[in-house]
Amino acid sequence: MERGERGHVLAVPYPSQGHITPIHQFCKRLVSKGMKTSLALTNFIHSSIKSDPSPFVPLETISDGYDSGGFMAAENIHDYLHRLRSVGTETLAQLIRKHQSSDNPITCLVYDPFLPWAFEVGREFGLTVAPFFTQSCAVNYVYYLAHQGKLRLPIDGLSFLEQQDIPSFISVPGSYPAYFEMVLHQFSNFHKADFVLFNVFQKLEVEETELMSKVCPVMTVGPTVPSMYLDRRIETDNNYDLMLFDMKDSEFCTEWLNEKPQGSVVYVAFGSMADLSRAQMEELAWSLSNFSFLWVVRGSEEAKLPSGFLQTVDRDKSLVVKWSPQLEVLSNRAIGCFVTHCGWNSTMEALSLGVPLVAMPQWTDQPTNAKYIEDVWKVGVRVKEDEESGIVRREEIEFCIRQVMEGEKSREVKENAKKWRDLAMEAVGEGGTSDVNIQTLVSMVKSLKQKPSLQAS
Ligand code: UDP
Ligand code: 7WV
Repeated sequence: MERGERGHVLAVPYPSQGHITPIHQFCKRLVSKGMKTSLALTNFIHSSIKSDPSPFVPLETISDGYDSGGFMAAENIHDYLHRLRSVGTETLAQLIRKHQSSDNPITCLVYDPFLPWAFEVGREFGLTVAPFFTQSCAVNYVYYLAHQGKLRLPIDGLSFLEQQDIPSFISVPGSYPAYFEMVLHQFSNFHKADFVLFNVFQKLEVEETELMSKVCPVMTVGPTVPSMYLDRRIETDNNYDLMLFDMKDSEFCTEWLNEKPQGSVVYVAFGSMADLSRAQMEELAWSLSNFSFLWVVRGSEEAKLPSGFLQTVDRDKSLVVKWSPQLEVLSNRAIGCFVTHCGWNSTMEALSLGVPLVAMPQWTDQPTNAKYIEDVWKVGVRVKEDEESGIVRREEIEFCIRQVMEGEKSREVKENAKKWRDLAMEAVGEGGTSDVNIQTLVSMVKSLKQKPSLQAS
């Protein structure tokens, strides 16, 4: 990677895997264009990293006030977010101040809009400030309207979104009030930012980016899938080298997949946070037993597997692991479909690697992503819940998997998946929309003079 000339970007993600990964990947893209870039993690996250981080993106630390336990050490979500804000504000300011005396002080703050207080810190120091949205433009437009008190269905321009498709914090009133407040607060100051970055690409969300552009200066910079899986221009960017989960028991996934026929394996994973009910785990388990599968069941979820299930899993046919090298898995030719919770990263990874989906959304932005997967991008099908219990029955899961693996529908979703992969490669490739936007950002940050500030003087 080239050496930085002038300017220094500090990026601050919300402390969860699904936010750290895309922002870290974005940092790598900035570095590849000669921009000095550092990544600030909380002390707890920093001490939890299970893999070698990229040598090209120096790590810095701030504090969420829970240095030894992180989120799990907090009493509740509200308390966590409250302390994250107060201790985060203070320690982020300290970090920026520490760098002021170096020969390349921080000039631009890229912050996760889940942390709108970071904007205020950046401004106090006279930095160029840009939120980096790690969720889709559609989701953020819905939250924006809700923040403005203007959300009514049908939404102008997005009239296909129905109640069950909008983010769960809105469609299930009263669920997770602290997170609901957090996602709305993203829009409390974003219009004052210098740039507004989105981990999407222009052709994926043409109307959505247009709607958003009417309210802020949108810059699409995604997908943040490693370069070696897409444009292949950055040789060192061949993996997500900042994982909070141990991969010790799953390094053999690729070896195992290499023995399997093309398109024969169902990959099942629900990201880093989803928490399925015992009843749902049971339905899923027995539906999968009809297939050859690779299922990620995190350590914290294991106890919910039906008793005796693991003993029935024949290692020649199927595998259960605690965490997987998901990019390697999705890009393996043996994978026939991906049963996903529709987290934004998992969704973008599947689109980028051309893998058909069975959408099984759980909460937050996932229902919206599931709607787009099925009806807008047409790269998969969404399971239907049993109306009474809210559980997705085993027959329904099996039916959906067969739809995308076999028959008429499968041809359509596979063709579309390939099309989106081509468009993702185009977006991040030389001269693509995301590539140009990243280059523009770098050029502007390099040429910007630091704004006058009280604390910097
Ligand atoms: N992931 C992984 N191995 C797994 C499960 C997930 O590497 O076994 C990665 C996945 O590739 C994605 C991230 O974890 O980059 C999960 O992010 P997503 O937005 O899909 O879901 P979240 O965890 O935020 O709910
Ligand atoms: C972490 C914590 C809370 C939320 C998310 C991640 C997300 O949906 O991205 Br609401």
